[in-house]
Amino acid sequence: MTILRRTLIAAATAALLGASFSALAQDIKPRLIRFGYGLNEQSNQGRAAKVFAEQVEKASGGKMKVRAIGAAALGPDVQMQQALIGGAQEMMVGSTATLVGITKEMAIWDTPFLIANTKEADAMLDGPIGDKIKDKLQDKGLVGLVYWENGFRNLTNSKRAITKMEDLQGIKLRVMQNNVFLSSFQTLGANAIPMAFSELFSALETKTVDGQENPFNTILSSKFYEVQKYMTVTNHVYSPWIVLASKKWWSQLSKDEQKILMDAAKASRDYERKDTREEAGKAMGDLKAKGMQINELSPAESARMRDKLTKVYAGIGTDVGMDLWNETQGELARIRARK
Ligand code: TK8
Repeated sequence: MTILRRTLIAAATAALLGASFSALAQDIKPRLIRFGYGLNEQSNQGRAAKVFAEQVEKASGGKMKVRAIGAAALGPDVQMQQALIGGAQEMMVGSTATLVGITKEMAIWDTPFLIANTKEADAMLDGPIGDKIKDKLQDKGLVGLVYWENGFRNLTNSKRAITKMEDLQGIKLRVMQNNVFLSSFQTLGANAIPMAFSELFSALETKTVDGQENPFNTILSSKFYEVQKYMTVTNHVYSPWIVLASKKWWSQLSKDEQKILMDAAKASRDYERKDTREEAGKAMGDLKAKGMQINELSPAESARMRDKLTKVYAGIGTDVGMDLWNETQGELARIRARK
C-alpha cells in the first residue's frame, strides 16, 4: 500500500467514525424545549414553569430539557403564539385572552362575571367545555395542554378609588389585546387602551396609562403597587392561563415524550393552582402593607356593571357561536347544581 492510499483510508475511516460519533452525540443530546412566559421568575407563573421544567427533566432521565424563559424575553404572548405556530419556539404559557385572534372560542373565558369561584373554574376548565375550546387550537397549529390559574382580575389605578361605575370615567385603563376586554371597559366608561403586558409597568410609571386590571398575584409580583395607589377588588372576570405547544414540533415527538410533557403539565397545573390560591389569599394584606389603598366593590355596584354589560354578553355569544354559549351556560348550571 502506498503511503497515499494508507493516508486516504485512514482519513476515510476517521470521517466515518466522526460521522457515527456525531450521530450518537445527537441521540444523547437532550431535546431542548424553550418554554416562554410573560411574568417574572418570582411570580406564580415563574414558580410553576420551574416545576414543569424539573418534572420533564426528571421523568425523561435528562433526555428532555426545558428552558423556562420569563419576563417576555421571548416576546409577549401574541408574538410567542406566532413563534409556536411557525415552529420557531416549542412551548409557552400565557393568557387565553390573548389567543382570541387565533381561536375565537377562547373569548368564552373573557365573559365578565361568568365564573364565580375557583371550584367552578376548575370544573369548567378541566371539563368538556374547557376541552372543547382547547381542542380548537389544533386547527391553528397549536396544542393546548392544560389551563393554569391567572386568577380573578381586579382594578388598580393611580387617580382615585373606584367605588362606582362613574368613577371609571376618564381613567386611561390598559386592557389586554382582546376585544371583549376592550369593549367591556369602554362600555363601563373607561378610556380602554390595549397593550402587551410587557409594556405595562413602564406605561404605568410614565402615566401613559392610569390603571390596569390583573389578579392579586400579578399586582404583587410585577410590583404594580410601586406605581398604583388604588386598588378595587372587583373580581370582574376569572382569567385562565393556558400551556401551549407548537403543533409542528409536538407532532414530531414520540408518544412517550408527549406523555412525559402532558403528565408534567398536569402536575404543574395542580401545583400552580394551589400556589396561586395561597398567594392570592394573603395578597391583600401584603399590598396594603406596600401602601395601596384597597376597597371592595359593593354587590350593588357589581350588579349595575353586569347590567350595563348586557350588550357585551350578546356580542360574545355571536362571536363564539350561540351553541357554545348555551352549552357553557348549561354546563355552569350543572356544576352549580352539584353539591
Ligand atoms: C402575561 C399576561 C398576563 C395577563 C395580562 O404574559 O396581559 O394582563 O394577565 O398574565 O398573559
